[in-house]
Amino acid sequence: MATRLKDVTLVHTSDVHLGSGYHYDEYLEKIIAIVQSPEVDGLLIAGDLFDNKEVSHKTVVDTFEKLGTTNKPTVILPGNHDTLLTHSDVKFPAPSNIHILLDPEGESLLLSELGVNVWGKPVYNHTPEFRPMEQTPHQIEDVWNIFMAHGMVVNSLENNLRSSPITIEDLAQANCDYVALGHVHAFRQIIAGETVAYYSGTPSGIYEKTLIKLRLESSGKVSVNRMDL
Ligand SMILES: [Mn+2]
Repeated sequence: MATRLKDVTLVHTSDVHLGSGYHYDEYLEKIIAIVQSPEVDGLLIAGDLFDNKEVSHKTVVDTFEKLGTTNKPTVILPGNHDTLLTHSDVKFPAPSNIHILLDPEGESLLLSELGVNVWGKPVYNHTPEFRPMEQTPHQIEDVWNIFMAHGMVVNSLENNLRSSPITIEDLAQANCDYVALGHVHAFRQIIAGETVAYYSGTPSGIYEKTLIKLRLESSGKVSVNRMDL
């Protein structure tokens, strides 16, 4: 029943590339300031939060600590650059509001305080064979269903050379209220049937800096607002 849905506002970002060092790291503070504003309920990071496996452990711990200060549910889906989350033996301490989707088969997380169910399949092998949205779960009733995916949207898999491809059909078949995409460093809407899917663009770097404020209304309405940093 649509009437059981809650009013929720989420920030969707991706491709922060912390630790790459070039006009990137300052933007973590900007994201956190936006998430701290009273109308925002939580944060989705759709991959490539960190730039590479050589990023210092201190950077990771400091980043998690800073994200912890918001006290708002924060879901991290590892992208192809987040190998220190997916391919490291180190278990980084993270505050209780931070959730990292690490199951290679895909993982669902119910944020019951928000009435939001989040699903995502992290990138372990960034190859043309890995398909972030090949098999997506069924919707859970009475909550918002959000899928996260880090990869490249392609029209078809025929002659595809792109790694982590997400086909338009994968998106169109997804049974959810919103797909939070990452990997492409530009704000972009993807038209795929009835599915609402967007790349947030990157909040950092030297080109256009964007993120998305996603408003989910108890009426069932979903609105996507681009924010320029
Ligand atoms: Mn990427």
